[in-house]
Amino acid sequence: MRSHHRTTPRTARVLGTLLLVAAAGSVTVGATPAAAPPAPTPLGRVVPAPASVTPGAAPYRITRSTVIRADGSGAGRRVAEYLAHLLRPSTGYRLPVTSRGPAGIRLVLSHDPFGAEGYRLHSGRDGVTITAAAPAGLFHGVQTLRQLLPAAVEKDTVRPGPWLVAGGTITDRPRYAYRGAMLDVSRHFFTVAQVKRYIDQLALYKINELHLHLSDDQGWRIAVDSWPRLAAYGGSTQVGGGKGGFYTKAQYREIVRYAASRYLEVVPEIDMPGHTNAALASYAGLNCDGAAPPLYTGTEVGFSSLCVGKRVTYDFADDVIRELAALTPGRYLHIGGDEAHSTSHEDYVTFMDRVQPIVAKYGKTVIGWHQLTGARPARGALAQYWGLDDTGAAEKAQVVRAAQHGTGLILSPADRMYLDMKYTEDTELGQDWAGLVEVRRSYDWDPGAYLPGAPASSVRGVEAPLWTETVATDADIDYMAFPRLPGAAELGWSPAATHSWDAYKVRLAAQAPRWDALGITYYRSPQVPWPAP
Ligand code: TNX
Repeated sequence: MRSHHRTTPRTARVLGTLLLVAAAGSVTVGATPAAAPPAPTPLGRVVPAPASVTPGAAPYRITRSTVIRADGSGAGRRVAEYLAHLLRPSTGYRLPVTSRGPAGIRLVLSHDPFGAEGYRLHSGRDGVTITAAAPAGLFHGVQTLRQLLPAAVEKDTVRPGPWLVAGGTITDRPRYAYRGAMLDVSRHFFTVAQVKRYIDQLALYKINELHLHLSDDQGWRIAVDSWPRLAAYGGSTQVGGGKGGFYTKAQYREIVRYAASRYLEVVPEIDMPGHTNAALASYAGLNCDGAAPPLYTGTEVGFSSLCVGKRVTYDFADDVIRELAALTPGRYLHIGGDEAHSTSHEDYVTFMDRVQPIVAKYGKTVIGWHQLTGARPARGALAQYWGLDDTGAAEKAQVVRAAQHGTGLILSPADRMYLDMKYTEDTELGQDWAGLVEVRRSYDWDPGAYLPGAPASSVRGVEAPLWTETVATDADIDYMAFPRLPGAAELGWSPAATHSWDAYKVRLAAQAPRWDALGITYYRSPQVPWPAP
């Protein structure tokens, strides 16, 4: 089943490169005993694993006279400023950013074929050069550069160094264009500052899509001018009865802007026709019987539905989608569609037939949870698969059939990618309806082989959702996302040929000092050979 463990001539080339790194004492590929692997060198510990790594002899040393150069004044320059901001607090150096003259760190936009997000990083005695065809590639290259430096570079106070960037050349590009993480801000509300903190964690691992679950039974989290009670009343509580909250349009734009500055696209979700109690509670007229239910602060699912037969339902959907599309520079608008257990199948199909064209009317592409494939997915729509390894054959076949007819797939299998699943029975936070998901289980699968029969081109990527019924604080987010999130990022970014649990767990372990420096509290899985704390 795990075809990615087989060595074919094509994979042998990349493995050869990795073995070269292994010879330099950094990466081990293939099955090795769990005991005490050698600590990887910086070039061999990058997560997600780069497409190709060639160690070089001499490192580059960042000093107080290092200059960062980016040509021009546009996006490349802003990536250079971002890098300088990362490096200044811990190095204590000035690290001026210039557009001409000699420089130790150079960001270069070129016409070389690195793709929309790829880059080449070369590091040697004379300096570091990151070359890319687009600013996103420079940004991802900067994330790699970060990981080539000692973990203490992440601290926000001056440290002694030395600040050596390991010598060598990395040539890199993503396996999938869609590498997502979802944050459920409905079950528990998270402030703009908390979302930004998560964005920074995602960026470190080259995730490029932030899916925000903005509405559910327990809370409506985005201001809608034409339906003001959605946020003002529907957003006034959360799971457990806390005070909830919502984003004003200005705050939401700030999230979108910040995400864009980290090369993440925001995918807003309004979950419909189920998961709508907060909306139904806010406007009695949306209910078939004209009576508004009370706000809901429990964690049951599947009990609410918009009234498919009422005209006002589509006025509501049109207004909400129009206002949300206007806040969204990104391509996608997610309309949910999961667990509509209180909507008949016929009504579900009717609803999706009427609402998907509204998304298109406002210039966006539909994403829906994979139940959408039981209706008629619009042309170009993406379905987000959240079944399990052992989801029934009929349900998987429905998804595969849709993929064969052009529906793109985002893979979020719940017993692999759900960051809200407990690691073990003893995990205090989280749920276990999809099973227990330890670090190895979450990493060790192949998105390309997951749904046999789905055309390779239909798989647009992976996404790790973090549902928040049990998650309420930054520390809670950290604990559930780390260390599983970097594995999800690697599944989305790294070539299948680099996939190896035995090698990955060593690289993952080497991330821990960086998380410590960043103040990220993580789960110390016994499956991972962590350094002593
Ligand atoms: C299922 S996954 C849900 C969510 C819950 C989650 C908890 C999906 C599309 N629906 O409503 O929050 O399980 O794990």
